[in-house]
Amino acid sequence: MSVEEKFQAFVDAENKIEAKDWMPDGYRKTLIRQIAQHAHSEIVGMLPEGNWISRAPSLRRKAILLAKVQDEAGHGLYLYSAAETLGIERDTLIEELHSGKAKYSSIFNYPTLSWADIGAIGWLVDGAAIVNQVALQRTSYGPYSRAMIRICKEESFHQRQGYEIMISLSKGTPAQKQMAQDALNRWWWPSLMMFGPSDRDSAHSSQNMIWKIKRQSNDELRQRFVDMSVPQTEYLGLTLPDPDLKWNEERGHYDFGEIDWTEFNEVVKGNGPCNKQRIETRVNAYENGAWVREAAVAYANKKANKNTAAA
Ligand code: BYC
Repeated sequence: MSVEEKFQAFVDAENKIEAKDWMPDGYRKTLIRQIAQHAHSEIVGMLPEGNWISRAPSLRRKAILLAKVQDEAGHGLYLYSAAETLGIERDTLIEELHSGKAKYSSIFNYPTLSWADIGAIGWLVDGAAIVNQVALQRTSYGPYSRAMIRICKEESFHQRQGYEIMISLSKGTPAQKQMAQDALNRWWWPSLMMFGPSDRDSAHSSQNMIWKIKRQSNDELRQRFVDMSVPQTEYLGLTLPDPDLKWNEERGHYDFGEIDWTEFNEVVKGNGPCNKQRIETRVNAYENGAWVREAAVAYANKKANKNTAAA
């Protein structure tokens, strides 16, 4: 049995690959790509919501949103650490994000125009992320899988806080209900795009399913999300912005309209409504935080020198 065949048999038996195990170059490469994209998404994902911390409608809402945005930073840290186990430096990953070489989720290139957007993001964006990440808990790479287990626990709280905002607004005044509907109209289609291109166009899916990095295809996960979201929308008394949405008895799933793939491709290429602003904000935050990193490194070095001198 070749080393590749042994690797595949090990994965097929549902074992986890660990950092020091042998792995094909392609496996390592695609994991670095996906985990880095995921880490960047968490960090860039702090921006649209961070925008509303100072404008949250009450102290309670402010405290909850602050905690949620901090959680996203924590998710980024777990994921950068998981990527580092594959032999890449965090500085390289950050550099690739800042230069535009590395991708992050398309969803974070849309603006948050009203408070209802914070509800819609928690409900739909975190909801879509959970559907994707629950599947990734069983991914074949151990450090990524373990990061997903922790992250999913926190995402469930995020999803509930978003849905609770949507409940309050949709059961509120007509103007509040209209705000909730408007946010749903703007976030629905971009949320479906989070799952990536359709299976026929997904470049990495087939190999990544064989390696069990991905456990379900983009379209399967998207369908699950649609099926889940319809009754949640009905409970809110809102309407999904899709005239083609209808229950298909034969398939046992909802049929839904065609995604605007031109819009998706444009956003992924960097031409979405907020791409430039998001990267500029990240770069500024990184540059303004340089002194904190330098101080932390100086402190760690001083401590290490003291310990060496004492030994
Ligand atoms: N946006 O062959 P495919 C969160 C790219 S954040 C941008 O199907 P793959 C949260 C893809 O990278 C949660 N790019 O790829 C945080 C590939 O490009 P390259 C974020 C996309 O990897 C704050 C190309 O298109 N979640 O929870 O097999 C607040 C072809 O695609 C997108 C993750 O990152 C996209 N939507 O499958 C609230 C999950 N979709 O690299 C919430 C982890 C595709 O060949 N990632 N591309 O140039 C994944 O599960 C997979 O990477 C994807 C794509 C399903 C996204």
